[in-house]
Amino acid sequence: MSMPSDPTAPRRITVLAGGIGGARFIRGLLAAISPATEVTVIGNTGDDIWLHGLRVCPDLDTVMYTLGGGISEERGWGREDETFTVKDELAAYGAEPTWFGLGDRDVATHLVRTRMLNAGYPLSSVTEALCDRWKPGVRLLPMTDDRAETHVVVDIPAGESPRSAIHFQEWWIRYRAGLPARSIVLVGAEECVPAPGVLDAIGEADIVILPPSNPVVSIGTILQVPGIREALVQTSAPVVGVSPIVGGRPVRGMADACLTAIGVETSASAVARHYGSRRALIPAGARGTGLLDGWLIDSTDATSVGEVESLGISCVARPLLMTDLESSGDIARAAIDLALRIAP
Ligand code: FO1
Repeated sequence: MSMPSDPTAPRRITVLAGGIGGARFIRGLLAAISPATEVTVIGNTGDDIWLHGLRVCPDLDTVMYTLGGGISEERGWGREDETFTVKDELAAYGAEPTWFGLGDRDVATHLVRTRMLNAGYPLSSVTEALCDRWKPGVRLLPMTDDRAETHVVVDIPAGESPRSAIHFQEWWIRYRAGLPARSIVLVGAEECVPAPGVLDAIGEADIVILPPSNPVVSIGTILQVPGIREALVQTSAPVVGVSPIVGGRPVRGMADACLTAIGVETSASAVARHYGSRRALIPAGARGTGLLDGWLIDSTDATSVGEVESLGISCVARPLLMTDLESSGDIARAAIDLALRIAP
């Protein structure tokens, strides 16, 4: 399926990715492009959590396992052929938290990562070392080497402290994002810096893609790392996004709960408006702070093309359900084609 050697082929594509949706999109992208094209993935690390003394990086691992062939297709996260004996033994000791699905094979990844972090290696070096095994076929960079974790301010059910901030994983897994989020905060955002290579990967890309990851807790988190949003606004590469919302609903996951938390309507056009247009000129004639040049929406939302275009964002409606490798590849190709049409 990969494209024949095509002189107009983009040489460097950079993708900002969260977990399952982003990883599956990138798997389709790799199948649809020439192997000569270099793909860099900037992965969300706001979901990362310390558990039982281990550092777990859900979105980095989901990308690494999905592209490396170790992912559980059924769950979309964690390893295939997984067992949960360690998790059960921890529960038998009453060792909290017991709500996190810690797989036995997955524990090996966290042990290697934790040992390297404790030895002083930055997360970017640890990720590179883990990818030596999995060979994902992309350069996988954490958004930052610093600790920055997504916490959600919720009203805890009666009987506990009235309102508190819980780790994103607890909100997502234990409460299935069912507790209304009063706010979603990246703790440590102000102090963190982009990991080595992140800003160059954006500035030197031929195309930048925002895949159908969660626009709030995945893409939105990456954008909170100082310097990354600015790099996207400034890059000479066209920036094309793929709507994670189809027909008013998230394709998977609970992006609607996250969008509601930040006051954004759950629709393809509202997410485009939220990301903003790079070409929207503010009165002073300077560039706005918008991110998008192009936006793919699903055919069922085709009536929104005009509204998105009116924002100064080129918009194409086409099927966006990633049902298999071929459909994911078709969507990725459509994003590239739109970017190449937009590129100056
Ligand atoms: N998601 C769940 O819904 N339940 C789990 O028990 C769970 C465990 C888990 C373990 C490792 C890992 O890398 C991911 C895991 N996820 C689980 C998914 C994870 O919470 C989300 O994928 C991201 O954090 C959001 O994209």
